Amino acid sequence: MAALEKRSRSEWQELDKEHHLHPFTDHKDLHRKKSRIITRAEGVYIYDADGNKILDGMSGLWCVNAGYGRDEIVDAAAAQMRELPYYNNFFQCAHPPSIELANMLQEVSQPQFNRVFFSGSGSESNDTIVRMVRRYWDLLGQPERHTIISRKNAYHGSTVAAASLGGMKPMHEQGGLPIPGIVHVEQPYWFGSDRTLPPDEFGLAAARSLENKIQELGAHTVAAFIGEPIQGAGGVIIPPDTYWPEVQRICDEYGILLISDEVITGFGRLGEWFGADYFGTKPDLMPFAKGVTSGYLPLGGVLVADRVAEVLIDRGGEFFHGYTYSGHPAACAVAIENLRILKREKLIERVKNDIGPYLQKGWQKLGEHPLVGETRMVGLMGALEIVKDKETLERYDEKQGVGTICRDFLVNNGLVMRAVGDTIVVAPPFILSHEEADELLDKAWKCLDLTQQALSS
Ligand code: PXG
Repeated sequence: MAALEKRSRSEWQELDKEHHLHPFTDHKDLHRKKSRIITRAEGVYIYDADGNKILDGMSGLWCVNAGYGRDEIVDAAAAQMRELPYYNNFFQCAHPPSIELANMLQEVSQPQFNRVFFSGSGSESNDTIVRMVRRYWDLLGQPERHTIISRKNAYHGSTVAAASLGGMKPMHEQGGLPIPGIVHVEQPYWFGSDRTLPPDEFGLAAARSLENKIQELGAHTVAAFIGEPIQGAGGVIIPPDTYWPEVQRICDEYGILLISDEVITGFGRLGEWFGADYFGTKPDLMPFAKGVTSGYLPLGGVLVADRVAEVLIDRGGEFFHGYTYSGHPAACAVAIENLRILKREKLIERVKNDIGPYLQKGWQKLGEHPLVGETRMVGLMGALEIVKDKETLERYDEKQGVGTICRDFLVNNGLVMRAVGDTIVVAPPFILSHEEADELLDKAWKCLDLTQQALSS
């Protein structure tokens, strides 16, 4: 095995500081505090270079759904790399792992999905989406159907097209985004609204901001609508029950494509194979990544419904699009083994009927804490809102960084959860045991206490 240099934690931190530019990071701040060096992981725990054991309540970055330390996945990658470490799917070639995985993916997805286009990540998948959607309407002789409608505070990735689809203002401000032909409508974030409407009416109103935008632009110019079934990076925003059926009605009525971004919600996070299954939508395209391999190797793709695939194939000619690593053999072999684990160990059923409901119940109890204004969770994807006033639900001033204060207490007490402003989000691996769920909940309560003490001192 190719061993790495044996270094101390501080040597790694120094080298990291000197040579490594991190994603989504304020480097001045990082260099002051120094990186936490994670050296190994097992089950639901990660370990840092000081030997601290930390419960990973975020499954890495919403991806290590089958948990760490899976020898079956490692063996699948090694075996594939020995047999065929790389070959491409360009120029009329294919290889068994990409073919087998494509077949498995159509089996676990809704019946309209019979084909998949592979990429290397969620961002690449959404770049593919932009090009494929526009190509589809071009081939149908409607090139003016060019605009893709997304939502404020959506996250669809970090490449130019994916960040444009996303609705993150600070991202748009860096580099002149969004690119032309992408517009954003309201998100279904009831807690973040003025809460004058009851949730059901609010959900309808948020969906109708899509309809209003279609009418404003002219339906003949609108290609597609994209949304995460539950917004992840935006703060685990679970839409009211009225929202997705109304979005589906609008897409059907105006004939526009519905894209369900399943990068986080795909492969069981909500207790169903896909978020679209949970909410009962019938998408035309589903970008995915993350959970398809449980993060063991990078892989993404787009599930393509017959409506789109048949146009691309029958009327198509060549679609000038693809990546060197579209359907990388080792990544596909890892995905196949990961999907087998999900099935063999019934992990999606476990999220739906066992650990999901168990964690949800305890999570709801965190709502009794004086700092918590709301808790919410579907499957194993949840959030709680830190508030200044439990009665009026008034939030703290953003500048106080209360979410970050709480997040730092959490990590220092052995639990990773993410702070999105003052929203604390959680998405643990599907193998989380009841005891580990209790540990997560106990630590969360304790750190809310510590945050409250820090605020009052
Ligand atoms: N779509 C969705 C819904 C995502 O959540 C992407 C696309 C892009 O995937 P890649 O593989 O290109 O990163 C994502 C990624 C966070 C966080 O802090 C979330 C993501 C990535 C990094 C950080 O919540 N989501």
